[in-house]
Amino acid sequence: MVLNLYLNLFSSSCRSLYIFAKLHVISFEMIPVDLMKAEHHSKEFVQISPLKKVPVMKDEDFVLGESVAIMLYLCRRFKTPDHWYPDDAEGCALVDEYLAWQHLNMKKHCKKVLWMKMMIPHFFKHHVPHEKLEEAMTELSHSLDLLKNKFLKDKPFLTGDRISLADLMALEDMVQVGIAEGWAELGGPGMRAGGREKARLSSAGPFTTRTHSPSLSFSICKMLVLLALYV
Ligand SMILES: N[C@@H](CCC(=O)N[C@@H](CS)C(=O)NCC(=O)O)C(=O)O
Repeated sequence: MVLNLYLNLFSSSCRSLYIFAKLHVISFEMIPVDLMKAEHHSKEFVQISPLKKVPVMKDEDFVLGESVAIMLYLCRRFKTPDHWYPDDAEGCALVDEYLAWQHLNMKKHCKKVLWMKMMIPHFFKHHVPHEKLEEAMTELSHSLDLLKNKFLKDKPFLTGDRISLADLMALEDMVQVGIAEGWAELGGPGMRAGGREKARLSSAGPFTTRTHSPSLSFSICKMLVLLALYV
């Protein structure tokens, strides 16, 4: 039986999934999808997933898109430890709450900053107006405030005393901001919250570093060191 994961490790959702699968020693084959070469629009890929997005999972004949759906599937299919996605109604609902919220908040705003600070100016060579960037940073700051004051509060993890899928998703979204910001600019209350989250994910440590290294190597290593300093 082969479980295929179609991923691009530059995507935060793909990295969360990759780390989660590696952490639980789930046997899978990673099929890299080069978004810059529009491989997700190729005939072969669209036949597998008409959504034309990564990540995609294929477990025998069962194909699934959407990062959250895939993570929840892996939790159930491989019976991963309960704390990742608790069985009890409240614990599970808290993880669901974060996973539903993050799409249009943390993930969206982190991604926007990545595009405006890095992808558009450096890869596509277009100027991003200062006001647009300011607007994106304000949105991100609002999301980070909510992450800290509504979700994290004084708990060790976003949804309780133990790490859950919510933390893994949040971590990788914050990594996108770190990449965009550049290590020299890291600072402020939002990123301190990020640093705390990062440190608390120590159980995922070796996999996070390895996941980041192929595409992000140097900047990520520096960023992780700096994040650790904010704890
Ligand atoms: N809601 C989807 C979003 C997937 C998504 O937007 N993936 C991006 C990479 S982060 C992608 O494939 N982008 C290619 C495109 O939109 O053309 C999920 O969580 O899986």
